[in-house]
Amino acid sequence: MNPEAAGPTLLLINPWIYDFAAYDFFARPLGLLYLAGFLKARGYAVHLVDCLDTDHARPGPFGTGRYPKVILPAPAALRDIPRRYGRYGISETDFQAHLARLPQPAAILVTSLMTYWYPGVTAIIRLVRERFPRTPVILGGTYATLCPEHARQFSGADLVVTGPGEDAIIKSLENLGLPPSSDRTATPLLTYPALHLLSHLSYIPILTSRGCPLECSYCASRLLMPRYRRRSPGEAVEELEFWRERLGLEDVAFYDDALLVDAPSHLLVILEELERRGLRFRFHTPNGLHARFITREVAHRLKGSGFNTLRVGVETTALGEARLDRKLAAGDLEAAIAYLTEAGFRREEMGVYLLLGLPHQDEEALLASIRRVRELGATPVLAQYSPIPGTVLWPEAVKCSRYDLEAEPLFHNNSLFPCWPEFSWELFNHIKRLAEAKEL
Ligand code: B12
Ligand code: SF4
Repeated sequence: MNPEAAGPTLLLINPWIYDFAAYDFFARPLGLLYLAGFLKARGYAVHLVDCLDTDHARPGPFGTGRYPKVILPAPAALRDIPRRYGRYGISETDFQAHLARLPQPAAILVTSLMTYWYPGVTAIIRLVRERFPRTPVILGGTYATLCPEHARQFSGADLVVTGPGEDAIIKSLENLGLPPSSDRTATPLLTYPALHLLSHLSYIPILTSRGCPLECSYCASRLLMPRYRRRSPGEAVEELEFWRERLGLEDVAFYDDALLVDAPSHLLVILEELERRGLRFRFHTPNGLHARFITREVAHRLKGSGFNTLRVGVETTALGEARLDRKLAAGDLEAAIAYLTEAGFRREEMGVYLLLGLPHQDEEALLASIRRVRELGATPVLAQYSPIPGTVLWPEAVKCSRYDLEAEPLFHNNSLFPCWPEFSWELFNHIKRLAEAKEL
């Protein structure tokens, strides 16, 4: 929490997660932090309360780890799920203590991520309303964009804003009689995400691009960011250098949807420039890299530049079935893993995401994918499919689900395997053991 400006006071909040499972795998509320930096640059006094900014219950490597969890009764719709539901993040007492220390804000801006995490959003909005009953509450982010009608009906916010928030938030604040006191950024630094507002940060979360030029049928990238845009390599380098100097951080997590698109004129230029400036980082790609763009040159450059936690987005290697993603052709994965291995990446450093629980997924094909990834010398990482409204696959997901996905976003939760009619815990555990190499 750190205002540093004299314009209208805004309170920005990243809510708790309510779920059966949540792990902090390089997860920081980057969208909200971007808005914080953007609003500060326009003269607003910005306070941040991040309900996930806390010590981990069990720390993992590089600042990842298990969030503290309080077990709570599951919402009625999820009562029959035999898993422990709960709230992840800071305690409610700590949240109230944060609120108690704040000055009266002129507006409250709440972000949202997974559609099925909306109970965290509603809980936060209820609490801030108790504390600041007359302050308008504006909701934005992923849930707000993908389920705007649901959010308008149930979140308790006065206003629900969809899509990228920068322009929209200024308009909304102007409508509330809270215009910016400065209409331009004084220095480029001020448009960076306000990372320094976080108290637990051991890596730099960064976006060198927004959106994705591809359109996989299960993915929401286009709905969230309709146009693919890239920053100049120089800008990304400047930002990394800035945070390195200001916060002394050496780890970097890329949040890009499409980090390797046109790598020779983008990522590779960034990496070369960092090398030229003598800036060495450890890089992590929690969000998955496109296998088809991993050429020999790219693989060697990634290794030479300190890429560490590699995740390659593949989803399924069953080349006989109708392809749901647009990022892979026959032979792409084989070539990518071969180049990465040649460059020196070890099996445990190369995680390959495989989607589990897709509509009409052929289990044999999935098992074959798992075996294939292991044969190739990489590690299969199961990613459980979450159906997303507005995607190409959504109508099929709705049709084949045993839940009413359209009425209730809680059913989008990937822990339910909502689009896998034959789901059973035995089958899931079998597949998981196979992926973890406990069964062959
Ligand atoms: C990075 C990322 C992650 C990171 C962590 C993200 C985090 N911050 O916590 C990691 C790798 C951990 C992750 C995990 C998962 N993710 Co993810 N992730 C993303 C990703 C690629 C980017 C999010 C991001 O930071 N964007 C960048 C910022 C700048 O954008 P933004 O947050 O949207 O913010 C802008 C606007 O929304 C708006 N805004 C935001 N807040 C506010 C507030 C106000 C008031 C206003 C006005 C505007 C506003 O303005 C911001 C700036 O323009 C998105 C896809 C995407 N392209 O967005 C998927 C996405 C959110 N993830 C998704 C999924 C499915 C998952 C997983 C379930 C994957 C899996 N199968 O394991 C897991 C779940 C994790 C768990 N259960 O713990 C889905 C969402 C599914 C759903 N039903 O909601 C998405 C949409 C990807 C997809 N498949 O299409 N994810
Ligand atoms: S390549 Fe990745 S980010 Fe792009 S549309 Fe496909 S799944 Fe989404």
